[in-house]
Amino acid sequence: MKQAARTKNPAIEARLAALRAEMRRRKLDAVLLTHAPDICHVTGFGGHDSAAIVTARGVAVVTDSRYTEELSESAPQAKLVLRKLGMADTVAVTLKRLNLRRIGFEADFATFGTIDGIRRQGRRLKHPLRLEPNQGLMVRFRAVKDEIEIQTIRAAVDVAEKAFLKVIRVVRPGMTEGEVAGRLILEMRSRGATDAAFQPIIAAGAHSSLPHYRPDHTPLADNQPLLIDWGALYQNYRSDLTRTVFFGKVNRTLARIYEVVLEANQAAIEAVRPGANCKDIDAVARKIITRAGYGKHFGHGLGHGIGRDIHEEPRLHKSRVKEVLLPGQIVTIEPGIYLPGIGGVRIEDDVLVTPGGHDVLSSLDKSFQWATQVTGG
Ligand SMILES: [Mn+2]
Repeated sequence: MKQAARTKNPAIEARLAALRAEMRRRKLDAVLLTHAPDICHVTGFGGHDSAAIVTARGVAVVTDSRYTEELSESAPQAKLVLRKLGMADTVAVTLKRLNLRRIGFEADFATFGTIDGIRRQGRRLKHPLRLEPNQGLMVRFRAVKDEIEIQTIRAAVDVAEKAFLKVIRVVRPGMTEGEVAGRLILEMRSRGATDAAFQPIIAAGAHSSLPHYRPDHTPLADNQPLLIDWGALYQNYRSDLTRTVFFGKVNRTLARIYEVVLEANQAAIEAVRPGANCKDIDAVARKIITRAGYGKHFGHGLGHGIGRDIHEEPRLHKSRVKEVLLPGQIVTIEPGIYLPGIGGVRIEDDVLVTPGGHDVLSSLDKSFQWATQVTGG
């Protein structure tokens, strides 16, 4: 593949080298990437509706006129393939032109429509193609963060925490869930975030028992919990945090489950280190919650990797029996107890696996006393 004058970015070169080693191992001529975070990871280009074809020697990015200027600035080393036809047609024509036959794609992200379209166009062009679904190719590379990525995620955590502290002081009964969400997004963006990492979960009162609740116009009320799960998207990387706070008096059950969840959060964080089994870390938290009598009210896994996507590898889950943590991975630790009709508590921190153990990237307080005093109401 013809290369433009290269401006080498060492981080991107290292990622490409790792991907190419894997391509050789799998005997692939090329890897087709269609998931925007994957493309950005190996090119620096952050546009959407695009595809990247990584070969042994170069990278071609298939995109349209909306993104050509951005591509030349953010990924000067990539070759532009201007898409005038449909994506599948342009990719097939490019594969034929470069005489690439055995192509791997990321099965969890490429759509059936795109892959099927490339196959059919390949037949029409009389270019025999073998499109092979790969699982955990980019996903596995992206799980271990390099130094630049770690610094960026630290910044994404910092922006989210500063925004939270600004907002929580003025949050009081009468304000709606939606207004809290909007204020958090405003404060994160004012501090350099491109957006929220995901739509913040602001769950007032009994809504807090719904782990992935979507905020509406419900006003916050006195003597109730408020669960806030939020994060910042900062320079293409995401943070993910949860705190549960209280207005006025705290009912005895909620106070009790707060202490249990906090204990589970702290014990699981202590268990994070290289070589630790993902299932075992989940079990550390689950045992504490189960022993307190709330095992069936902790339905989700303990945590997940974060990075360019909000949910990445590895997963801290009972199904991950053979998987162990590696230095450079960043995971959430987010135990919760959810009591329908009463409310829920979740406490979530972001934790870096270091060669010697772990480093908790989040630094917000989480003591029960803090949780009952931090709001403005
Ligand atoms: Mn999370």
